[in-house]
Amino acid sequence: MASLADYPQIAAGKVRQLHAVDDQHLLLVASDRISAYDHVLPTPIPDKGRVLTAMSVFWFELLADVVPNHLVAWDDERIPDEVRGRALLVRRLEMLPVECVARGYLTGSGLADYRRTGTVCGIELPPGLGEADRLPEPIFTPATKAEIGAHDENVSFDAVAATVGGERAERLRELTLRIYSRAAEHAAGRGVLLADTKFEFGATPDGELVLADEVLTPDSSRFWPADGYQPGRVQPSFDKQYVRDWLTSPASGWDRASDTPPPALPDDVVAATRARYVEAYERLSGRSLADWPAPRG
Ligand code: Q0Z
Repeated sequence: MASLADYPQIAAGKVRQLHAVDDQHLLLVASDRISAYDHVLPTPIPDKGRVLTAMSVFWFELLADVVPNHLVAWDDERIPDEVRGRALLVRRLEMLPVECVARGYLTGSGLADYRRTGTVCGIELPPGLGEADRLPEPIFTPATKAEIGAHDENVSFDAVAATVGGERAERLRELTLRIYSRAAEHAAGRGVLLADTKFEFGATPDGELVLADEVLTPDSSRFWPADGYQPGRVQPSFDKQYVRDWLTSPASGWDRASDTPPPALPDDVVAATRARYVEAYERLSGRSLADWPAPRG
């Protein structure tokens, strides 16, 4: 049986790690860590890593007729028991240095750019739009990956074309919007609005584009409960709202404008947040988390 120590770690994000398995394969490991307000919290959310991993697999399967993906295995002898259920064996690709974002609603950096310029990534939008408004149609708003700690920078389509070539940029835009539309339609039918989402693509040695990384998870997307959607105000997050509400309440004793690290979460906030992640997976996929692999006793 494989052990995680067999696989050298080659990259680490805030809440996940990447290990080399062999020259053709990587292991993408999701932890139970959660971030909020640009901090990684000291308290893990049990099963968060399994939920995000199971959700990515669900979407890869649903989208397989739209785009090829990097998934090779999620429950075989190459997956170490200690990360069973929260690790994916994936095909090692040449990653493209573009964050491919699709937005169906206006919020976050898209709204900030619109308020300053009337545009997002050079795309002119109608006047008068506000927080959480639905866009006339989904838009491709690429970004360049920032160093850890910084935020991605929105860039124009022409900047993407200058980086990867015009034909490949057009293909990235087309795939991003096609995947977003398919996923947003699926989610809406299950009471979830997919406000925006970020994809990463890689290329095979033949030059074929492949959907990689994690996809359509709460860490790569904004999911809003459709029930109670109210444009004009910041929407509650499907997964992190209990955490944000507690961290910004007097009970936490934390000032997010300060340089101090956030405090440990109380058990009830952890339990409610865990339940929201599980609910998101089960609602979106129609599958039960109990049927997803976990470490053996
Ligand atoms: C993904 C990332 C991190 C987790 C590189 N199939 C692939 N082939 C080659 N490279 C990647 C993939 Cl998915 C790849 N990332 C993002 C960074 C932890 C994922 F530190 N970076």
